[in-house]
Amino acid sequence: SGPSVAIVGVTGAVGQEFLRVLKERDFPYSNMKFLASARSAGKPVEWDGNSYTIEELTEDSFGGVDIALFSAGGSISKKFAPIASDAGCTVVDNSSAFRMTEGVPLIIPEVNADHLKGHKAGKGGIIANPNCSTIIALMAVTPIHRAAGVKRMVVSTYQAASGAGQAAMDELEQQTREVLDGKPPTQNIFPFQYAFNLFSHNAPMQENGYNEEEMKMVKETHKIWRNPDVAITATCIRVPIMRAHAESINLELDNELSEDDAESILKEAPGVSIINDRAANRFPMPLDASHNDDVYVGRIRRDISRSDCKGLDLFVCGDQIKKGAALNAVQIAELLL
Ligand code: 11C
Repeated sequence: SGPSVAIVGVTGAVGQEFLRVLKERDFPYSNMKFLASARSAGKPVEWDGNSYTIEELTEDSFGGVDIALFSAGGSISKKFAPIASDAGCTVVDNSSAFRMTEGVPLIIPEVNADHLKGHKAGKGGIIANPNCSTIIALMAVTPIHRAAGVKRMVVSTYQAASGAGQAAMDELEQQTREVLDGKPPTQNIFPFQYAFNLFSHNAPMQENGYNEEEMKMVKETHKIWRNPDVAITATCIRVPIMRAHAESINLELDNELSEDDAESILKEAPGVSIINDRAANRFPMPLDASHNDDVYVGRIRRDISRSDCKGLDLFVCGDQIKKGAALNAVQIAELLL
């Protein structure tokens, strides 16, 4: 027994990860339905010992469905999430479509599960999954914020291919082979060579000189912390890494916090693992985080540009597809049961 569940966008990188995470966590369900575009309808899916056929996503897809996990892009969410909600299906949406909509909770379960209020499976409503870079940063920074108050946050990201989807992961692999073979790299997704290179994040540029990815980190953090006064600036960069984002984070705190206290707080934080071995020069790497649930934190150190203990530096890595997307969404779904 359990809710009737639908996955929207099952053929994508996050859609496929939904399947693995639901199985890994033994998510209870009474019925499972896989939805995608007409192009993928009819394809078989083997999952949890059963054979399924992908169904075309239509306006009639959600009758009797209690929870839908959406990861099929913003325009699909914009059109179909309200239809699903009106049919009594509670939507957990991985796109950016509703994140900043008033009344739509934007949830990281370890950070602000209390913002879910009365939302329940089978009662309709939309809950938004934050952007991956925001989730990964706030998993590490929120425990520090609770202890010492974050006044200002400066983030630089090193973002993996997976954030731009399976096709970008394929492009990185193909280009790497081509460059090693002395061939010109094929460019389908990004307008630059990706293998053996890096570039400013591909999200659209805004008038203020920040790209959308950077502004998501600012706006989503303000909403998740319910604190628009925290000063945040970000620089987001795409690096030739397959599926885990890394972020360098500098914090200015309201109250003094020692390195040791910061490390102890992070050791206790749910969903956070520490890799912080100065003697061995061993700190988090994308490969530590890849395919794992936790966000890894290291380089925990006092900011020496200040004379007090109100500045802290961190380096974090988190799996973009897992905690940055599918795992966070499934954890939200668990809270709805
Ligand atoms: C990336 N975060 O890593 C982006 C992709 O708002 O869900 C996901 C965009 C979003 O490239």
